[in-house]
Amino acid sequence: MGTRINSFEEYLQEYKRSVDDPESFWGRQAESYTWTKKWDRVLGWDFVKPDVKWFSGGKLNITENCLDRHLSARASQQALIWEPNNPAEKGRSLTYRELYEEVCRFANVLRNNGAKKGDRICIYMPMVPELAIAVLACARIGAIHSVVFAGFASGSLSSRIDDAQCSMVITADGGYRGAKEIALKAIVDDALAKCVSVKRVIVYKRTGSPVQMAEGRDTWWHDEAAKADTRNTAEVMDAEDMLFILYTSGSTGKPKGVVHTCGGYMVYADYTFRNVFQYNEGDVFWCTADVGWVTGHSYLVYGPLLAGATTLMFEGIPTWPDAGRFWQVIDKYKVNIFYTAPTAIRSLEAMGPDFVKPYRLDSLRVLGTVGEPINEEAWQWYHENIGKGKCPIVDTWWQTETGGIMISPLAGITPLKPGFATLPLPGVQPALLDENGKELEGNGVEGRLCMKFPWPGIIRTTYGDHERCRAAYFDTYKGYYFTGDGCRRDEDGYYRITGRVDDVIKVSGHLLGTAEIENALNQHADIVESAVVGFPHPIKGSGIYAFVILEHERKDEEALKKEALETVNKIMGPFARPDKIQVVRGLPKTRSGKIMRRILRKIAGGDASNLGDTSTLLDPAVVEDIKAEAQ
Ligand code: 7RM
Repeated sequence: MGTRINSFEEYLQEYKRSVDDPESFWGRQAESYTWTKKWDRVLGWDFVKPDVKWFSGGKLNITENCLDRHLSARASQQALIWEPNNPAEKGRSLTYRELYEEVCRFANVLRNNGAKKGDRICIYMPMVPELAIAVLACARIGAIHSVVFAGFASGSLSSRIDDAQCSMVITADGGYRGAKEIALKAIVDDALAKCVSVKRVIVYKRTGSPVQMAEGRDTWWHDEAAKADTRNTAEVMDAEDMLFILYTSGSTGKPKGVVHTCGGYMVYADYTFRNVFQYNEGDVFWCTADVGWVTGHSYLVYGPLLAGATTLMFEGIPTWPDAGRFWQVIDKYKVNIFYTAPTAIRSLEAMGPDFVKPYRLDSLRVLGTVGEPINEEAWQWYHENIGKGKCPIVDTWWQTETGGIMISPLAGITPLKPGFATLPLPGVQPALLDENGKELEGNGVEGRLCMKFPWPGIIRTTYGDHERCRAAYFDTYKGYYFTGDGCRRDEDGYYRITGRVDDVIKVSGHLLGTAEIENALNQHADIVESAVVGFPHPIKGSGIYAFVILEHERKDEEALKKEALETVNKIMGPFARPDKIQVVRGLPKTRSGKIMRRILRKIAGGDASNLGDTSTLLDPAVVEDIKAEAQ
């Protein structure tokens, strides 16, 4: 296994080395893996096209590094522990040998069902071990997985399946989330009515609720698994072959299929996992993210398994049967490292101390957060009540597009400042740019966060549309990767992420494009136009505020709002439902017809006293009307 940084001095040294000579730095990190053939060249890059290649000429299979490589030393160590939604149900666990065998078996199932290298396979599953098995089995045969979070509704699912032209969907009959049961297979059936590329659907039985099986298309996981054995030869992949696609929201309505490749992603997920969390042999690591998001890909599945760790997967939600569920699971499995989102921390803090008190939490050594800025109050609560004042908190900043953590403390090594993601990891070269694209030198500056040099986990393309990748990330500031975030570098050189500077918002840690929500709202027969903005929300980070224009007046405005919520729910899923809907007669537009979102954001945030320069407004009276009825 790879080594790890052990002191702050060592971090500073490693950082300097990684900048002075990135190729030998990352070449050294890559040495510790099983390569079928070693790479010819560590790095080739061009941020204009963009074109980035890591370890080109290298051949490998990431699952041999997650599984086969560990069999000699840790075959009987637990690889994956699974805790079900309902605490009354028995959990499961798989050792490295068992996980290896199940992945091989399911890889054979995929091949038996016609899947091959390069095919795109959509995975739409609840949080059960078979989700991780499906992901790894795809990687084993060289099929490109596209995991879609099982909270997405059929509209979002079908557009993702269609965009990637998936030939197969792996799903389950249903899933549990707290007291709710979700009929996943029915959602897939609905989505597939519009997707002609899908030839096969493999269905894992989780709930046992009745489902419809389409003759010639659908087949049961257990029937297929019974026919497959556990010997499987991994497909040999080029380092730059695609490993997965993961859709993420952008400023336009259409989600982007972020593409990661085999070699660089592997090295980066593992390196960041070991160093940020300061993983020790034998630790139990729990990342609460769903595998449907990038955090679940990199720090529930790939990172921990590459490092030979024990990873915990939890099917349920933090507040069911009660708000002590996370803390109970930590005690039950003696979790050492716990990684969650600020929104979860805030919602559990709000439930009061009685839900924490019954638990010891003394196995914890490191705490982590991800997904949005963590406010100081939540940080302190987490530190005192969960970490008992003795666990460092790693506030990890990164993105779907970065593949792994970019700016973060190393646990117990980097001196902390609440609210700061602190310092870039070795290999990460941030730059803050002003609005004219000028790089801000020195400390005590604030600007747009960019990267001026590639790291192995960087996005390679957006699936099927390279131009979109270029335009979204490499065009705003020539020669830089642009993150979409604002950021401050303080007097000590510490980084504090201030939030998105574009039209995407973070709602309960989920990245949502406001245009995507607008498109969904506009599907309602009575809504002609809408504008969606975020507003500060004490628990969710960002709430969703929708301004809608109706075709004709509706006397029953409350009923209209309910229908609008249901429309979003049906197309996107429950997490995208607006918190507030305001019916308006017009939107604040410039003479050229552009909506002035800045004004709507101010009104939604309850701060309409000073709207700034409104001289370009076509009809200022519209703004007065909106202000008068703002919620
Ligand atoms: C991992 C993930 C990416 C966006 C990113 C930021 C925000 C993530 C932090 C954060 C402040 C953090 N991927 N973000 N981590 N903001 N502090 N520690 O969340 O693609 O879904 O979102 O999330 O705005 O650009 S993501």
